[in-house]
Amino acid sequence: MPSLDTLKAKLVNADAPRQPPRRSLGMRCFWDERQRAHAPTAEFFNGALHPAAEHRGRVDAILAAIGPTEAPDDAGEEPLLRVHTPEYLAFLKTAFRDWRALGRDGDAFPYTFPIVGRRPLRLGRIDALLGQYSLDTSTPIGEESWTASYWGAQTALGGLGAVLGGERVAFALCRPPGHHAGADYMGGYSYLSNAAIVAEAARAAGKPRVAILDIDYHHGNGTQDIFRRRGDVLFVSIHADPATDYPFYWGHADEIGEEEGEGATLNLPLPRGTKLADYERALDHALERIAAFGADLLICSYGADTYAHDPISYFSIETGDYPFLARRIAGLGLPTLIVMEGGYAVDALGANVAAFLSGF
Ligand code: OKP
Ligand code: ZN
Repeated sequence: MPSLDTLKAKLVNADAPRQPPRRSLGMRCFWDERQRAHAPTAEFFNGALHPAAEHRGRVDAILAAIGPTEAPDDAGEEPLLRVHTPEYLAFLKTAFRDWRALGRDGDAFPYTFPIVGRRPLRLGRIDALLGQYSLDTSTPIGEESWTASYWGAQTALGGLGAVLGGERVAFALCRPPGHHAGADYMGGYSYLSNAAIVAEAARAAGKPRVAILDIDYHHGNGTQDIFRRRGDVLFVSIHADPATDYPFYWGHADEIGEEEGEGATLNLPLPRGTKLADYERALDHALERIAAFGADLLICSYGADTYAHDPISYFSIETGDYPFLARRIAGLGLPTLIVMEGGYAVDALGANVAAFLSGF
């Protein structure tokens, strides 16, 4: 592993930047075109295939609303390997080729999962690997899924570089999202855990205490899993009650972290239909915990699927509420990186993201 200074220099891009920093809505915004190529056609739930909710139209909508963005540098795989296992990354890179090699059409989907008697069998069959590394049937692998996810992670690292370089806040337009991906599994449209990758990179670059605030509608099970035994990274999430909503098996209020990490996880599940007033109460609780933790840096996993008219989510937050919520978060006064997660109401997505960023 390169030394701390090398990593920081890489992220901050101390050499003369190729592009001058551009600001949109008052902050530097990062995006890489290669994220667009990921093109899942369908996802499987409730007994049927449905058109993929996580499609490239989402980023078109966001880009149109926020204006100019910067492309990230390539920080390589090392920051990914601080979070994910080498075996999982190798699987992501080759899965589609292995799928095609068996003469299969379309995207690679799992269908058998090692729920009972998990043990390291070292199977090579793509179907076994897809089940081993998947949490659900909503996260297919296509030809460009690895490349898009890789550049999504680099986009997050680009945003982190801006914040480490002195920006008070920056936005990373990551696609596909990341917060459902664990150290060695994909799920919930997520392949690489962008928030965890930047949290680890921040620590390696000399920010010892990192707080993650996840305000996507869905619980960020992957991010939580990665840090659940860690006391140096605080994970706080406000999300739909997993008794009614995906991902069901994570995000309950009694999950508070384990071992060294006990007390460094805070889950604030809210019922479907939650409106601004109750959401705001949960946010205040979350912000109090973050302030008490004494973080050097805040990573905000932002999902615009808390929006009242999101097609797969059921909170009642309106576009005009986002600047208000964002201002509360900005009130922490911490250097902040905003990482894009979900948000599927494409007609309103640009306005919702712009509204949120404008609150900073
Ligand atoms: C990803 B992110 C629809 C089932 C969808 C997957 C949801 C993934 C959400 N009823 N299952 O957190 O926005
Ligand atoms: Zn979500």
